[in-house]
Amino acid sequence: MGCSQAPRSLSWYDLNEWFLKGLAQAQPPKDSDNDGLPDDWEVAHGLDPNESLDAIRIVNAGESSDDRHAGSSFLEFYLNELAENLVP
Ligand SMILES: [Ca+2]
Repeated sequence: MGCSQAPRSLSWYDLNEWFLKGLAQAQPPKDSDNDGLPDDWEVAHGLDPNESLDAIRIVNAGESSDDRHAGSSFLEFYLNELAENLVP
């Protein structure tokens, strides 16, 4: 008796299905100007949720805690905060 089926290679779809199994899909946060920054985050950081150029505006000194994001774009600032919140 031999193996009746050839070994099946895994596709990217298979790996994605395995990785995401059990996770629920969430709704993205509201982003009125479609710049990648959620409205709530923009308001909390003194930005206009209807001004899409805010995402590429450079963070000035005093606009982030400890000036850690001064010199970065607001989009980088937001993404860095997201990443920081993923790490316990
Ligand atoms: Ca936005």
